[in-house]
Amino acid sequence: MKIGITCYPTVGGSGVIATELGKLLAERGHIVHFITSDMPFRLGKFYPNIFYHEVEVNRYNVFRYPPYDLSLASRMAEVAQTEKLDLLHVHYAVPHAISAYLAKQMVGEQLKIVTTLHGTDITVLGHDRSLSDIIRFGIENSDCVTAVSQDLIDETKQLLGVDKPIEKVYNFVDKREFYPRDMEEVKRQMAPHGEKIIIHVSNFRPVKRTQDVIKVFAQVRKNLPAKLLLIGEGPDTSVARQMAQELGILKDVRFMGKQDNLACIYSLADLLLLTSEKESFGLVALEAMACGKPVVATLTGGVPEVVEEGKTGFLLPIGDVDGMARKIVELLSDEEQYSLFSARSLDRAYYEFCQEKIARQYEEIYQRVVYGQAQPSSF
Ligand code: GMT
Repeated sequence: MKIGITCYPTVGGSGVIATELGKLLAERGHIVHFITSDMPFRLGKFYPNIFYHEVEVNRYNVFRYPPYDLSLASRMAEVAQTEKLDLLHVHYAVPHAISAYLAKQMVGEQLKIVTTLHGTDITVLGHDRSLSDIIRFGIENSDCVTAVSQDLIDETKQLLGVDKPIEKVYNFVDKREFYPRDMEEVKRQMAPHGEKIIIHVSNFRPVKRTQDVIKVFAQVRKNLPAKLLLIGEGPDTSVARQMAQELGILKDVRFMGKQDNLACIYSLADLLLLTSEKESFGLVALEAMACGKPVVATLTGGVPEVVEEGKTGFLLPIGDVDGMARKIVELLSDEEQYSLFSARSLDRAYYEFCQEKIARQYEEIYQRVVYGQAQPSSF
């Protein structure tokens, strides 16, 4: 099939999933055209059947706000026509689903639209009255809509009053990349006295409640020698640093900034801490699990669909700093329980969320929207 993919290419889990999916589809024989404002950041190696079409925005000085949505729609229509695309798969509802709708109007009904909802496009933007109607319009005018968790489906239906069926297609992890690596040597350098290493990976936006990460770690450290690795960067990075300083724990906190080689970093840690206010899925939890690391997280959004309470991690109410710290200490102090959690995390990531399973799910959806039904043979 010839598939156009649009996403936010440089930030966040939605861009990661869209890019990784494009790579998988290319490996499975499809022709993939990324239509994005920048080169997708996880594209990595060269694929002969992946093409990149940059969206250029006209910055004419009459425009107070350059019309990205229109430039995107126009580029989508152009690529769809010249490359004879079967469908556009857009990640994140705004503006991508709306631009895809415009492109379809320009090209004709044969161009199908699959929209994947990732979270904040609904849970944050869906609350904005200036956007909610057009988000609903984008959803209703897609040929198929998917969301990354049941929780996000329920919230979309409730918040926007959407009747259209929304299919659940979870995030996935590529087990050829995310698997436990031998990082003992580096671990010894970072934690020379055998301290436990807790890791937090995020974009440090307020929704991640990064201050809670620091508070939880401060509690843990009272009971257990430990180090905290913070991966990523964002508006709350400096707030977190200041809090670590105030709590007198800065020497045990490493601010690593944005990092590429996440599988190695997860592998040298003992546990992932995720304190988000909202998380439609929690891709970082899945990536950590695929490296054999249990997760202590907040009970929010789609996280319980990923992390099984009491089996692969623990889920606590949002803001329950003491509870999260208690569970971390409990898990990291009990070797037998820790090994069990680690093994179960690995199994769950591989069997429930592996790349082949999710790629097949998307392929079935593409077949249905393009041919009207799933085809028995591969394309
Ligand atoms: O988590 C973020 O802030 C980035 C955000 C995005 O839009 O890229 O991630 C969302 O999509 C990911 C991929 O589907 C999910 O795993 C994240 O849970 C989701 N983030 C939120 O819901 C806050």
